[in-house]
Amino acid sequence: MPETSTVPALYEATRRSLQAEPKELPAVWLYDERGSLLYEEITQLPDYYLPRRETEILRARAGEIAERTQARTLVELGSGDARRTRFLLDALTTAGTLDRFAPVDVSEEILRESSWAIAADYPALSVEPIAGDFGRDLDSLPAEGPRLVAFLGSTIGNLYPAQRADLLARLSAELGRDDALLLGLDLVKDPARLERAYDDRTGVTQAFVRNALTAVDRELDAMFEQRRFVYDPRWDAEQEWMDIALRALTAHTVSVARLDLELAFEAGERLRMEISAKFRRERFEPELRSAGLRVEEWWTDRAGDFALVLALPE
Ligand code: AVJ
Repeated sequence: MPETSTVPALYEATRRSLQAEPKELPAVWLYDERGSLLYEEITQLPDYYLPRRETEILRARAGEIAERTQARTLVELGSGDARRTRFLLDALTTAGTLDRFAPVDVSEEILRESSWAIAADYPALSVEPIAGDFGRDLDSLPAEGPRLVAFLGSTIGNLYPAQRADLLARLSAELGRDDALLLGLDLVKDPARLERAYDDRTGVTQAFVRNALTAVDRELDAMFEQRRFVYDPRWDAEQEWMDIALRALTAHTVSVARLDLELAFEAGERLRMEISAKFRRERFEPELRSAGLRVEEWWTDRAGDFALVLALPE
């Protein structure tokens, strides 16, 4: 799974999350090789509108982004299959400024594959993959500016507000005068549409979420049993995030051998697997400002479902 140096930290984070109230698993467990492949399947689902909306904006704005940023280095946090990154790579290659691409991802397998594919398609580009958790490994980013740091797909929505503030502050500290940040944000919308996006009929999303239990059983020698849990995604109207969990059907205990843990679940108790926060400009712009960043552009798709934000150091 993740890079060796991050393993003890992940184990500790997992212990803390499992002992928290409500119980929780760090979202990184969703993105082992199988999880990353299942997520790619999710991006093809008709009800999972996010990638198509983001693509619409990227298609329309990539040229402008290239012109504004003049980026020589493109860093992508949580790059996955890097499919939508190609709009940026194309535009920056056409503009003639880009010479380096540094994708950062926790899944080494996906990182290796996508790096190969991009190196093959962009022979003039130096591709420098970084295996690791974008939340931790910001100090090893390439230094050659101007840099454009892209964080697409609304992946930032997986973080809690405090973690998000921390990441934005660290990004802001890392960015120089000539650098820029490009964020993909899913916007608050009709809860019925959100619920459909996170509970598709084909069951791919459920399989994706359940795969994290399989990963924990394998890596931490845990004894989670799938049949004892049901998939339970909910819109939290107060926090404005999708709260994606597995709910225990009956009271039972689960051992997690490598963490030396015995977990007691009550009947109906939820194990939160991830949150997926949804954004509003009026709330997010002040968050950026507190981190020392300002909104240079806030683009949305025609339907107003998704935003692509170009932010600059203040
Ligand atoms: C990869 C974090 C953007 O929150 O929409 C998709 C993950 N989970 N379906 C999201 C996810 C269930 C996804 N992100």
